[in-house]
Amino acid sequence: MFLKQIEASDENFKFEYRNLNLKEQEQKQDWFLRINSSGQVPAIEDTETGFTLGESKAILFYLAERFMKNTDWWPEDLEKRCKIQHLFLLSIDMYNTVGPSAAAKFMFGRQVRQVSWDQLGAMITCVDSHYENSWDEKLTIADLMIYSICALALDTPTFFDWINYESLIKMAKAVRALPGFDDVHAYYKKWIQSKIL
Ligand SMILES: N[C@@H](CCC(=O)N[C@@H](CS)C(=O)NCC(=O)O)C(=O)O
Repeated sequence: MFLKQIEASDENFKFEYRNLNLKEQEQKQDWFLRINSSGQVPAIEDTETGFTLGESKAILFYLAERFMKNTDWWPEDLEKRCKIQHLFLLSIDMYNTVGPSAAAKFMFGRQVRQVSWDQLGAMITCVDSHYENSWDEKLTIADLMIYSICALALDTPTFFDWINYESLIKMAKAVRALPGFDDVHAYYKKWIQSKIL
């Protein structure tokens, strides 16, 4: 998604996206381990410099620093950047609540304990209040991370009524309106729909 934004802002920027077949363990093949020795997606290779990197958050920081410096996505101002880092750290806490709840149910078909849903609910409330109190309606790289973590819970019929989380939904709508969103999410959308029906 962020690569699409960079592409839109810089006509010389080119990227090639490659899907790996995780079931076939393509992520453990030598060529990929040279890019990310952890053997996990996502990972990038900057063909101009030869630099390689794994870990979604580290990748976003790298791309922002290299290609989107001094934009709303990754501003110059130290305080604004620290606020972005704050949200990144919050996204890790959120990830840890989505894993045992929405991901367990929809990715692995497991029974989910009420306490896990409660923890996810508390986290969504916390993130929603962050957007209510501190969001200036300009998307940053941290919002993309929060969106991607919320997406599973947002797109599946959990017992949360998303209408109650107005501020978070406002941010999610802004992400969904980004140019290229539908293309990037087409594969995921198909997958998640097959899990729900
Ligand atoms: N903390 C990592 C997590 C990456 C991750 O869990 N990747 C999964 C797919 S979403 C993966 O590559 N699984 C295959 C494997 O571990 O072999 C990140 O944010 O990039």
